Amino acid sequence: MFKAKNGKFDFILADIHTKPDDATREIALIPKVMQDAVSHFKDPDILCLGDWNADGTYFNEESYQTFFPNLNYLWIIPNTADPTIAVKSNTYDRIAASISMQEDYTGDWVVSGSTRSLASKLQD
Ligand SMILES: [Ca+2]
Ligand SMILES: [Ca+2]
Repeated sequence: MFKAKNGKFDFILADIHTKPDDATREIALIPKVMQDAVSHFKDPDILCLGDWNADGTYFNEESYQTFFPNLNYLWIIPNTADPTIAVKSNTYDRIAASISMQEDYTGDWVVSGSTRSLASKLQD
């Protein structure tokens, strides 16, 4: 559970690393994990992040809305992001949050060390 020192902002923070060969099956279950944590901690705000292997041969990133529909979730790292240092641009690392966090989300994201992402942020 994360709580800001000042103010009332608090949320559940979860970190998940999927097994590459099981990534699609495990990603499909992440919303259930998030819902279970919301019930357990009695807070609607949850942010889940990690290396989900959510691209390339492990996961069809176009299918994310099947598991994380826009009405219920913020898909913060878009499919076009390149969070790896590899030559290929696969969006393995992700952040998803419950839609209840929308009022606290500026809409900005950046991959640290990624000049392309930083450049796009600075152009906005
Ligand atoms: Ca909260
Ligand atoms: Ca991608």
